[in-house]
Amino acid sequence: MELKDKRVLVVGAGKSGTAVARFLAGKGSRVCLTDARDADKFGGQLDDLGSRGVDLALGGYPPVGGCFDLLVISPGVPLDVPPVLEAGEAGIPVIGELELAYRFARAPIVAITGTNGKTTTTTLVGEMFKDAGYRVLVAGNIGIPLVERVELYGPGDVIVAEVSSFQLETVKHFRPKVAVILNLTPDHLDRHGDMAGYAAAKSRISMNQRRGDSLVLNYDDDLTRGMTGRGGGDVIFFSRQHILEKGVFVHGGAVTVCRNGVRRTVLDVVELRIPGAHNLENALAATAAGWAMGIPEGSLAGTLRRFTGVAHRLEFVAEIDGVRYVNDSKGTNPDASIKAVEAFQGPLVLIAGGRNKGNDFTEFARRACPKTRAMVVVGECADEMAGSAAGAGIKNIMRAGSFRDAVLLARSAARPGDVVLLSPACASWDMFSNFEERGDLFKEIVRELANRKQEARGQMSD
Ligand code: UMA
Repeated sequence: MELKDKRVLVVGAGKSGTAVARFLAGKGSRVCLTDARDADKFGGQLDDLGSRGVDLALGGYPPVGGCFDLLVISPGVPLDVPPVLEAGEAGIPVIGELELAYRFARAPIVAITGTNGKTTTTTLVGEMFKDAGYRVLVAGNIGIPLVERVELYGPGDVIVAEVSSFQLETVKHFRPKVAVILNLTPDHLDRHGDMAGYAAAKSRISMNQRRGDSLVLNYDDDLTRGMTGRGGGDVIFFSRQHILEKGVFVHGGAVTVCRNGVRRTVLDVVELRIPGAHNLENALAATAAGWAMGIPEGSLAGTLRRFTGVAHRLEFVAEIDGVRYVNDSKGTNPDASIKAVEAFQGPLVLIAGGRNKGNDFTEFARRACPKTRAMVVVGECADEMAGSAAGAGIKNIMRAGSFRDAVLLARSAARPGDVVLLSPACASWDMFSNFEERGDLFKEIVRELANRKQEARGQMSD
């Protein structure tokens, strides 16, 4: 793709757009970066772009016809904004950051999409390739624009990309070596119109695939099971619920791969450290992706045994006295915390509370109640959380004066076999700057407790 002296309009000055503007300026393009937001909303974030020769058009978009040769739009920018419509009329090509990055990719790409589980699966697949000895770039919707680092990786390396429906809407030639569609449930319908529009965007992940490429699909999901038709890649199904003739599935309690009628066991499901049915599906999908690229089963098993998940999302921290401690600080609203609770069979000792962002906790408490041995409430909305918990029938509700207190109270209430789950259903801003800080403190306290326990054991054996 020749970019030198091309006049390019980059739409959206967030993470994606600023990375694109820097990349294009480095290639000698004449770049204009535009955003609907006013200049004063950016602080100093765009300061370095001026020195790279990038023009800024903030607080509205410039005219397009006759002024530009190419538009590169950010994922969050819908296709009906004025510059995109004008480009369409003037016959100016419009692509997104993913397509631009793809044009400069030399390493094979494993691209992962789906409504839920993208980040966990992408991270896990990245770990699988690292453990198998590859240099790996893990990027995309996960938070690092692909274009920022794509050129640093060569044909012997691997790029593992989390890709969203927004990014896929603007791909043209994007052709991953392995494409994964994890699942499809209603999401982003305001942008895609309806489920058909959303599924159509997702299915673009495989539309340019050819023989020798692989398309990994969830057999248990009615929608993804039928998404085999768009490209020429070899379809590999994964299933948690069915035994398959070919693909990756659970057989006799073990993750199993099967090709040409030959079944091979990868590892027992109980050895996985990421909890819940949805995480088993993520593990099956990741196995299928690694397997499609030829990673040996033994190596895949090693990664799966070690992988404890993405930080702050159902992240296993430690086991002390038969009690597992799990950090789900990312559960900043009741819906997210309901998913966390559903990942476990129970009994649970829940730590919840923080700053309520205007939500009702009734449903969260109702769903948690049958598996909850005790709930520790903490933070600004502790009383409200306690009220919902009591209303739902949770018996043992404890109020903590501080976050450390909350962890200690949870420990005192837990019995061997229980899970102490931090999933607050609330924002952290009453006590912390962000959910990461809250999760980090939880992990620090739990690890302290685990270390103390180990020291005590050491002294007894001395
Ligand atoms: N903007 C306009 N006009 C519009 C809409 C937005 O000018 O009509 C401007 C906004 O004022 C803002 C900028 O565009 O300044 C934001 O662009 P963006 O929304 O594309 O966000 P980025 O910061 O570039 O981040 C994007 C992804 N965001 C979205 O898809 C909404 C990030 O995914 C991704 O990590 C990042 O690129 C790097 O690749 C986030 C996300 O929420 C995590 N993704 C959605 C999801 O996972 O469900 C799809």
